[in-house]
Amino acid sequence: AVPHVKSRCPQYPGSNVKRFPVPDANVDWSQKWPQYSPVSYTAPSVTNKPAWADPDIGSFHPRFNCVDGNVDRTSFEGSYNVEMGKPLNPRGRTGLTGRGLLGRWGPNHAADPIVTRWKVDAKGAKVHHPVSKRPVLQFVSIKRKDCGEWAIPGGMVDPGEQISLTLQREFSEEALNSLAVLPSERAEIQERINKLFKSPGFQVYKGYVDDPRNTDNAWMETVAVNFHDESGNSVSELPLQAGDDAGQVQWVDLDSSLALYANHSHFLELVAKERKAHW
Ligand code: RP5
Ligand code: MG
Ligand code: MG
Repeated sequence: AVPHVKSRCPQYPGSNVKRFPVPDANVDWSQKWPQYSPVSYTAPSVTNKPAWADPDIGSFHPRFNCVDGNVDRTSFEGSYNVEMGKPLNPRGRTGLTGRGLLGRWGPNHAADPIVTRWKVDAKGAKVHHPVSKRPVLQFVSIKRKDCGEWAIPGGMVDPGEQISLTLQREFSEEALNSLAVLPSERAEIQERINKLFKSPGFQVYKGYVDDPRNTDNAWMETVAVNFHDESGNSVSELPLQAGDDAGQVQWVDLDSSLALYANHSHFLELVAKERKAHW
């Protein structure tokens, strides 16, 4: 596998902390590297003990590689190692220990809803890309407030929450601003959303996310699922409105040149391949 890249971004997000530089050849833990001296960092938003974060290791003994009460501490990457009480990133070194901005020691589970439709012209005919000659797909993309990068409107799985609910809830919060919708309009919007999300969807990816918040002891994992509006008359007709941790929202054409958050463009590539769309 290609070594993680964003997980080694020089400056840790939302801070002035600089990661210890890790060259490609030294990412893997199996590579002996006595000179490795990562910086330790856990953000104040995490050490302040919010409900979504674990306590510090010491008096706290989570059951790693298990479903621990309501918190899923298993990894899609298989069993991960725990060294001196702390879980080790299965993809290797990041130049930073502690949890950074992540609440959980070990895997932090998220879900990514990839809502797509075909790009059409004024007459409703599918638009084909001039070079690849393939039809162009569009997906609902949000601009993250934390870093300003465009991304899939994903979010964390709440303890005990079904992934199918996380997918629908995060899409509603970030791309439809459901948290701010008037009760009078809620039912109508909910109905359309339910319709789109009740289809099983196409599971695009399940596993590690190369997220810039990752550390040696905490990392993102996701289940990315594609919900496709083939006819263009279900979710395509809903007014998009950014909400919660999204600053903007819009339909974006799928294309290999997209620069997106974490490794989200890889997930979209898989969707394009599956639907024989332009990439
Ligand atoms: C990424 O972070 C996941 O792929 C998902 O899109 C997102 C979840 O974190 P928040 O949006 O809740 O910050 O790693
Ligand atoms: Mg969210
Ligand atoms: Mg989010």
